[in-house]
Amino acid sequence: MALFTKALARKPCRNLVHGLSGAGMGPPDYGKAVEQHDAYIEALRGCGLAVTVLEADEAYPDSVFIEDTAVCCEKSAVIARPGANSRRGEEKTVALALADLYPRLEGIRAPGTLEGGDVMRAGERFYIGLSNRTNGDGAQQLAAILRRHGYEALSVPLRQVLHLKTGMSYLEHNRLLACGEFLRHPLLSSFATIPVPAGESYAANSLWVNGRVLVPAGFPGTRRAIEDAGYETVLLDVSEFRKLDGGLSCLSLRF
Ligand code: CIR
Repeated sequence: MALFTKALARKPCRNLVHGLSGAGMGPPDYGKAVEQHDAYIEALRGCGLAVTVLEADEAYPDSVFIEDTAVCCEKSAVIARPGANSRRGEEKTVALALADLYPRLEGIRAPGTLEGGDVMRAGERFYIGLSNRTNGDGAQQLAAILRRHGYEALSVPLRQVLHLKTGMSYLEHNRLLACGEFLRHPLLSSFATIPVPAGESYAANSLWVNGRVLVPAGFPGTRRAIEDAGYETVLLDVSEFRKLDGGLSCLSLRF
């Protein structure tokens, strides 16, 4: 498996309190979000990544969730086209930043929509969730780009979660951390699945980074299951991002 060397993140903006949310947990606390974001960036650096942190973008309340704006791999960076109206445009400044890091950028075009949270890579294969944010056209455009670069691509229709990676995370070594509709899913049967314990589904969005797994604080059963599988874990409090349905993977692009 290839190790990551870089990451791109974006500071939370004050308008974060107006971000999209279906969680019903109230608005996030901006000050706490800033602290939690700083700790997250330090954790990525601790895993060996050179992290570029973009300035906050007040025009887009959800812009801290930078993962949704692009799909990065060795051979290409594909600029996404967010499905949420209030997020359409976030990708422009990300494209500018990625243009410094990649020789060439590609992109999803209308009427396609695609958000990076719907894209999970497992080795040379990409799983693309068909969600309320990523439509069939967007998924097909991304699949065509990835196939052209020699990767495999497969679509996975979602029923219960916001993004594909809201419900599962690939932990390398053929291991999939999963909950809900992704347990016993026919398209995912070749993985060794680590089920997320009942009541801890938020922790299904954990993040493998160069051999360690970042796990949200407050989900001890999931942490134990990941450690029992042989991983070192790094606990991070992301309570303020959870209030906006965001998890650990959403806060960066890693490549
Ligand atoms: C949204 O609804 O778009 C944000 N409040 C949360 C985005 C989370 N991103 C992700 O799962 N990749």
